[in-house]
Amino acid sequence: MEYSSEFILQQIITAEREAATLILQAESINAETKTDRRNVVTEYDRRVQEQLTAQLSTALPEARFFCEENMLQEDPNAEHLFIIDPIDGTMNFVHGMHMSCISVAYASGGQVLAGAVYNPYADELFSAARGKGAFLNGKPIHVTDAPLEQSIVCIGTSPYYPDLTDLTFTRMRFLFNASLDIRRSGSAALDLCSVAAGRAGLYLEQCISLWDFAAGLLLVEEAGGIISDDKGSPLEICGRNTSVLAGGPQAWKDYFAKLPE
Ligand code: LIP
Repeated sequence: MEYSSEFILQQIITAEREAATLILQAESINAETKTDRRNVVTEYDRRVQEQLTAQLSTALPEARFFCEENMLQEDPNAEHLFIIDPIDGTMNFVHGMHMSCISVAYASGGQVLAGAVYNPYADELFSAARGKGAFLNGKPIHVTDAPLEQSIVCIGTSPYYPDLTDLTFTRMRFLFNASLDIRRSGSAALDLCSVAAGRAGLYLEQCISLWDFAAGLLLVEEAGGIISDDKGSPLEICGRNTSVLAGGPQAWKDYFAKLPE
């Protein structure tokens, strides 16, 4: 069955806003370790994901899911696929830092067609349908066309991958010197929203998962930005982890022009 991207986007937005009450009302949050002390999950990650998948399955019965929790990772090339990070910025959530969001994208045949990222603490909902522009709480947003030297840069530290720490901090030093300043929010999805809204000129992280970036990818593209891996190659909706570099056109080009050999 065919669905318009606008219909699907509205289902995502409704589901995110309803599930966000679980985050805002959370009490006594207990972190459980997944792969190591930095990669944690809470009952709220699971409950938000369960609520989102149930609600979106009702709207699109044939939908498949690729999610961060509970090993619910179906075919990334499915005709109807929801890609879900129920709480992006889980470590912030555990520590009460109020920099977390719900990120949901819809893809068909490996192309993202709709996506929304909701930060319930700020009541900021970023949304996009392919070819229809990007919005923050219903108002159009656009990336900045500032050069890198006049931009704030968001950096992710890929804390689950310590073998990338040296490279991460080498790039961080380069970007600190090449830009106005750097920021580390703890949420890849919110960093991509900052780029889409023109708040940050660039975002770089060496290794994140599909659910971290799928919605942000569309937001950046629909806001007039460029998103790739850190070598400039297009990102694939394939389920493999990847580096991500996203920015306004000038800052994105400046990255490669100024990057030391
Ligand atoms: C997090 C990302 C963050 C990255 C962390 C983690 P989670 O997502 O948003 O940018 O540095 O390693 O992947 O695990 O909180 O959903």
